[in-house]
Formats: sequence, C-alpha cells, structure tokens
Amino acid sequence: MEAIKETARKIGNLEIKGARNAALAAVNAIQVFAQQSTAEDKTSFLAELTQIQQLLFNSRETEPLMRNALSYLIGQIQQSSIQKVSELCTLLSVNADKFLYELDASRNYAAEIGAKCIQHEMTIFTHCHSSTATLMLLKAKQDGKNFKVICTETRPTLQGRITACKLAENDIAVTFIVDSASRAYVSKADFVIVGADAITPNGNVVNKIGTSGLAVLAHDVHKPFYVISELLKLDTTTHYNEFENIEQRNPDDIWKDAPQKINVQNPAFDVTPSRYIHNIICEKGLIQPQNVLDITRQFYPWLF
Ligand code: RUB
Repeated sequence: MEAIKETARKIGNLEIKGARNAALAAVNAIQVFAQQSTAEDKTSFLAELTQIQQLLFNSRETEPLMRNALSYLIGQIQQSSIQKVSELCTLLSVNADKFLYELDASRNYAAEIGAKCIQHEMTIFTHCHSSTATLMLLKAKQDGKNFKVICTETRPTLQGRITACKLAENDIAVTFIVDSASRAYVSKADFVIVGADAITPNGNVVNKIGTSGLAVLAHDVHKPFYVISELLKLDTTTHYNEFENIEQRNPDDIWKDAPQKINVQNPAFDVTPSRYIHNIICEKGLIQPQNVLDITRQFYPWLF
C-alpha cells in the first residue's frame, strides 16, 4: 500500500505529469500491488483493489484515462469466475500488460495520423506538454517533413519547456513564447494542436488552462484547432451534462507568499467547447468532436 500511496502522491504533486503518464503510473502501481497482495480470498482482494482505486482516483480529479484504465482492470476481476487470489493476480497482470500495449498502439496510430496533417514548411502552434502531440510532431519529422513549432511556456508550472526541449533535441525548429504572446503567434501558425486530459460525451475537451482561449483565438484568425487524444480519455461520468470537475492546484505555484487579502486561484484545466474544435485526432482517424460518444461506444463498449 505504501507504493500505491507514493504513486498517488507523485501524480498529485505533478512529479508525474500529463494524462497519459498518470494513467500508466496508476496501472503499473496496481499491477505491482497485485503481485504482493496477501489477500486470502476474492472478496478481500477486491476490497483492496477498490481502496487502491479510490486513492489513485483522488490523486487527480480531471483524469478519466486513469479512471477508465483502473475501472476496466478491476471490472475484469469482478466479472471473472476465478476465485483463487494467485490466479486473479495473474489475470490482473496479464490484462494490465494488454491494456498498456493497446494504449501505446492507440497513441501511435493517433500520432501517425496527426503527422500526416503536417505539410512541408508549415508552422504548428502547441500549448503545454502533451506526450501525444509531441509524438505526432516527432513522427512528422521522421517522415522527412521540415516544419516549425511555436510553443507556449504554459504558466504556472512551465510544462511548455518540456515540449520545447524534446522538439529541439530532435532538430525541430522551435520558438518559445510566454502565454500572453499567443494572440500574435497563433496568426503566424497553420494550425494549433493540443492534447487532452478529458473529452466529454458532447465533444468538449478539457486540457491545460489556456487551451480554450487559444481555441477562440484560432477561430478568430481562421486557423484549424486540433486535439490529439486516445478515445479512452472520454469521461462517461459527465454523460448527463454534469460538469467536469476542474482541479484547483496550489496557489503557491502562481504566487508564493502572496498577501493574505489576495485570492490567488490556480485552475489546472479549462474546457474548450466542441464548436471551436476542427477535429479530434484519435486512434480511429480524424473525427468530429460531436461524434466522439458514438465512436467510443462502438470501439470500447465496456466503458458504458
Ligand atoms: C498536461 C496537459 C496535457 C494533457 C495530455 O497537464 O494538459 O496536454 O495531459 O497529455 P499537466 P498526454 O502537466 O498539468 O498534467 O497527451 O501526454 O496524455
């Protein structure tokens, strides 16, 4: 349980960043836990898994990929006719490996499809650090495309630097700007690409704070705004128009020791309405955001 608490702590305090990395860490943690479980029967094994699931869920509010991954793995244990704990542990481990393999394949497909949207001499604008959007840019480079990227620093925790360094290491020309310079630079770009933390059933996208403003800017200057994401970031808990919970982070990230009378707020994410999103680039191709629910239901029926 200590290792699980440590993973939850790292996800919560952003030592582990990004939706995908949080999900991978959570799946790895539950896999390791299962191998060490001392539960004597299926009921107590499931009780342990539920406790772990809650701990990890609570580490980050806005991470449906992590929630979907854990719910899938625990659901498979619940539905299994196996009773012996050692066999259930093997089942969980095998399913976790398979899940991670398929998640990787989904990200690769999406990145390959996205890379095809990049033409020679284009300028692409991105925000924050999405491992999926970065992979798409790297694949375009591997395909021999010559293009430039404009990247925001992404206040307050500056994940844009991770993106900029990864691109520069791979000889992609990168221009780094403060977030407030975005308006001038979006108009120089051919399109905007961002990742996603969550997609709601009506096709809205939750991503790093500042994303929705960029989408409105892109719309204003008639530039396509794309989101790249695995379909498993769909958040079915917002199915009946409930609002996505937006994680509030530590105000110290913005202004450490601010005068007490100042109310410093640090929302981690914002919601981009589907009407501003040109396409979601996912493992099944370029889709209209409004179709995300039907397509996800078709390929991942277990999510519903
Ligand atoms: C990261 C962020 C990323 C998404 C998608 O924010 O908003 O765009 O998580 O990333 P934070 P990926 O660093 O605060 O978690 O494509 O890697 O899943």
